[in-house]
Amino acid sequence: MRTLLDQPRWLEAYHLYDDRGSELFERICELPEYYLTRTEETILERAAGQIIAAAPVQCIVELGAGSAKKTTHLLMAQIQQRKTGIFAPIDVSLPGLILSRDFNRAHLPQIQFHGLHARYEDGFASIDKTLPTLFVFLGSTIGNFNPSSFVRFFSQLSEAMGPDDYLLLGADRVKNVNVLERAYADSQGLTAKFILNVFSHINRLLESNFDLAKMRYHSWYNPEWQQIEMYGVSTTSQEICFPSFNTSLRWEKNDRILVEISRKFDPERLQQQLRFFNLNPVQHFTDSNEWFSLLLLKKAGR
Ligand code: AVJ
Repeated sequence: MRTLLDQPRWLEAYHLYDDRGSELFERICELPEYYLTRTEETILERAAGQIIAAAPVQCIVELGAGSAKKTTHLLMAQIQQRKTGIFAPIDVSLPGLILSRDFNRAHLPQIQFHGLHARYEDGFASIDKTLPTLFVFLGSTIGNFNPSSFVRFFSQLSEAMGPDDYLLLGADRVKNVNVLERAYADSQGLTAKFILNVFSHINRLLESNFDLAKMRYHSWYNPEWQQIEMYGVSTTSQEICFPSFNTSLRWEKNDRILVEISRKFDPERLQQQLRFFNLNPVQHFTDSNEWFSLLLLKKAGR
């Protein structure tokens, strides 16, 4: 469990997605500075037919789906090419799953919907290995993994995949630092609200007393680690109490808590790395700026 006693202090990214956080994230996706969602959707819109043609599946499992708007392109291609299919989104946020279910009912009746309200790591356990499946992991959510959680995630995912299964992976790419930094320090301050909101969520979970008025948001691109780092920084020396654990910690002025990382990737290198998890490259799609990559991979057959 996260104790906040490491140096630097850090939190797990999934705590960002309480109802308020999920809503803020949806709004971030519409920001002019936040190119990721738009760019990925443009690629997906163009490539959906090719992806579905290359991956002869009956089921699409989406990890961390949110409201799964982008996936509609894949589901429509699936209906066009195979008439039917199953869509199984997995997400920790219920409102997004409900939106996605209602959208499916109304617009994609040929698709059977099986939503799963869970962390995707837990969702793997309930996946039917007998159906040929396309796993979909979009939005560069892999950027949240540190090197050890990256390895754990891909080991578990690859283990959960059958020999006829595919993975579609969205990855944000290394690029100009200013473009990167602007995407995580928007002029409306929505990203700051999103990151600091994690402390309200933690307060509800742990009955702690983080005060959002006594902290500020800071982010920067760490070129050595090729990642955006997003912090809550204390603006004063304060005592944070955790009554349910009968303990407290001193959060000193200017001391930082790492709330989220967003790693940036070199697609060729990522493809090479994924071979170690028995995931072999099939196709690579990108945009005209080469800002974002969609990788289609296949589980190595036995
Ligand atoms: C959902 C993890 C892909 O890293 O770009 C956006 C989250 N955090 N702005 C990202 C996020 C701040 C986002 N991911």
